[in-house]
Amino acid sequence: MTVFVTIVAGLIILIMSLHFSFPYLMHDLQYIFTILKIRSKRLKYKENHYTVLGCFLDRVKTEPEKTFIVFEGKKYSYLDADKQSNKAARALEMHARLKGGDTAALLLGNEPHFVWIWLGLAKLGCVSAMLNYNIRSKSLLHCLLCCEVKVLIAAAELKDAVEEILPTLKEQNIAVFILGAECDTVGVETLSDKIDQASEEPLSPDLWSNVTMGSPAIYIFTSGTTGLPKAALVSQYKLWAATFFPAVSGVNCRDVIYVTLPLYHSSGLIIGLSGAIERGTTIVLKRKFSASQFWEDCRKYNVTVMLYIGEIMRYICNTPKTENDRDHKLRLAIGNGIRPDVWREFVNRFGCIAIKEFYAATDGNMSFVNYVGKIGAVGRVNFYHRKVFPYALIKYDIARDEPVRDSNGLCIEVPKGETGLFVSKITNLAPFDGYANNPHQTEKKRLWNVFQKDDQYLNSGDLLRIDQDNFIYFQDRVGDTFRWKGENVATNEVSDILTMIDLIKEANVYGVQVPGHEGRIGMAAVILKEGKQFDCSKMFSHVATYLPAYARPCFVRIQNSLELTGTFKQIKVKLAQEGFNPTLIQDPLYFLDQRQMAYIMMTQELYDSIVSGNMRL
Ligand SMILES: *[C@@H]1O[C@H](CO)[C@@H](O)[C@H](O)[C@H]1NC(C)=O
Ligand SMILES: *[C@@H]1O[C@H](CO)[C@@H](O)[C@H](O)[C@H]1NC(C)=O
Ligand SMILES: CC(=O)N[C@H]1CO[C@H](CO)[C@@H](O)[C@@H]1O
Repeated sequence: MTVFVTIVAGLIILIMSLHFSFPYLMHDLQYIFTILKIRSKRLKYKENHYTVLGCFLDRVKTEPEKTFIVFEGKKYSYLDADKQSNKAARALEMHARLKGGDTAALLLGNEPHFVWIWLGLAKLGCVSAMLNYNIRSKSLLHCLLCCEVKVLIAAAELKDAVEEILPTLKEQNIAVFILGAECDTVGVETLSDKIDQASEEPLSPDLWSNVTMGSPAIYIFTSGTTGLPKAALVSQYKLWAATFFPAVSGVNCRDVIYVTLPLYHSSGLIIGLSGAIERGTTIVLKRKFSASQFWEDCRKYNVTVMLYIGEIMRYICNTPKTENDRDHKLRLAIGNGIRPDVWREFVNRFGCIAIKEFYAATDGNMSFVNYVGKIGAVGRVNFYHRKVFPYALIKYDIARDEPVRDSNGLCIEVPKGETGLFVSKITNLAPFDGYANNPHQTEKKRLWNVFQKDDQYLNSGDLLRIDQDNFIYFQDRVGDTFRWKGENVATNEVSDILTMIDLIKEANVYGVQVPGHEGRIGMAAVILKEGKQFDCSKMFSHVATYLPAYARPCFVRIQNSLELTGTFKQIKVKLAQEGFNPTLIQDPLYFLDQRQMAYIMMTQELYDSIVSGNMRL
């Protein structure tokens, strides 16, 4: 008896002391257990070449009547989706003559047809290139050409964007379809009528029998650190890896997932749509995010899980307080980029909602998730991860825009608590698929000789910090990309567009911080051409024509010369630190005024109202 009591008491003391010295031990073990479970599933899928399409077809078999998508009040079951995608596949097979291995590009907003066409293409053994529907002209063309697209399928309302590049598309033999029933443009075919007429009978599995885990599944475009968007290749294997994210985060088949993020992004497409298929859940699909409709929708559709990017959570917190703020079933929010203050406010106001903040990149090979719910962190170091997927934070020289190297030419790991560049080892388990037709950019992402001669790491371009308790925090993006409103803005791409206008000789684009705002907003330092004046309305209409709203420089600073580094890189850090305060900057400064549809002269009054948050950006 006494022996028993002693053992029990000893065990209790052991557990208590473990709990105090390792307060997150249970969380860590639970997480590792989930990961191991999923890993064995993934390996089984890998061996059998079981793709996300295969998983979808199994859902159709086991729960045909289950609601898959709710869109604008209409419900579509898994069986409906199957039939609709059969029709889309048949129409594309017959009229676009697509066959296994071909790539088709989707230039579509969030709507059920996006899903039917994506699944339909998979049923033909084809690859989908997911275009950002905000991009135009040169960038759009570049995206289509770099992944050797055979067919472009565009929404009817994007016809103008397509017509602008039509001559080149024809030269390149790219067939163009508009998702509408009528179109009088020569060289553009309609698709909706053809889908309507096609049979809904299942297609032969032979059509996708060549697809293996190594086959490309989709292309997702990322704004690179230089120049035009890059097509990140997502293989079937990698698609699975990210598709398990909702499973890791605790989503189950009874959940209803609210998806407002664009389906051309990995979050909306892979974590939302593909993740829903893996879990067998229902998704409520929205064309766009609307803060005012958010809770109403959540109540109407019994939403239990939402996907977010940082700004979305802030917009929800900015809605007026109501008495029924806690009247909803939302229990889980999965996303990326929520600020600590917004996080606190969100849970204080709307109740106990678990927030699973994660860190991942479409073109990366490593991801973290903050499974403990520690406010502000993007993830947590644990021994399993470190062992299987080696990574490190290394010293980085921001001004020179390169890692610091020691006398042997190797990189230096930063101590805990310090910010460093996140690099992850490229291995068979964590491969780097690279970018389509872009060996130069693919090579640029690789970092050699990091800790040993000839080793190979992936340069994330992100600065992270790990604290004493092993939580990982996102700090910033290095180099030439900044984030605004949840979108990456490639500064060189914006510069290219700015210098297309006849009054600008050179442009240096960078992001500046504005108090109370997540990320950085675009600013450009420009040199005017000899004898040219800054034309406020012409400049406005130029950027409004060629750039999506989030990428338009909000501030323009006119300089006489642009400072360069020794390696002829533009100096951005200093300019970004100088910001847009007219009392500190002697150069002429302009502000992009949406209401006046022009750039206007920056004044102290304007500056004050922007900084105080009275002027909305
Ligand atoms: C599968 O690959 C073989 C060999 O490359 C090819 O002959 C065949 O046409 C492909 N089948 C499909 C459906 O793409
Ligand atoms: C939401 O849940 C309630 C109560 O469980 C149920 O009565 C209602 O039908 C559900 N609504 C939808 C759209 O599923
Ligand atoms: C972000 C991402 O895709 N990370 C993946 C890197 O590769 C490993 C192994 O394939 C995956 O487990 C990660 O999810």
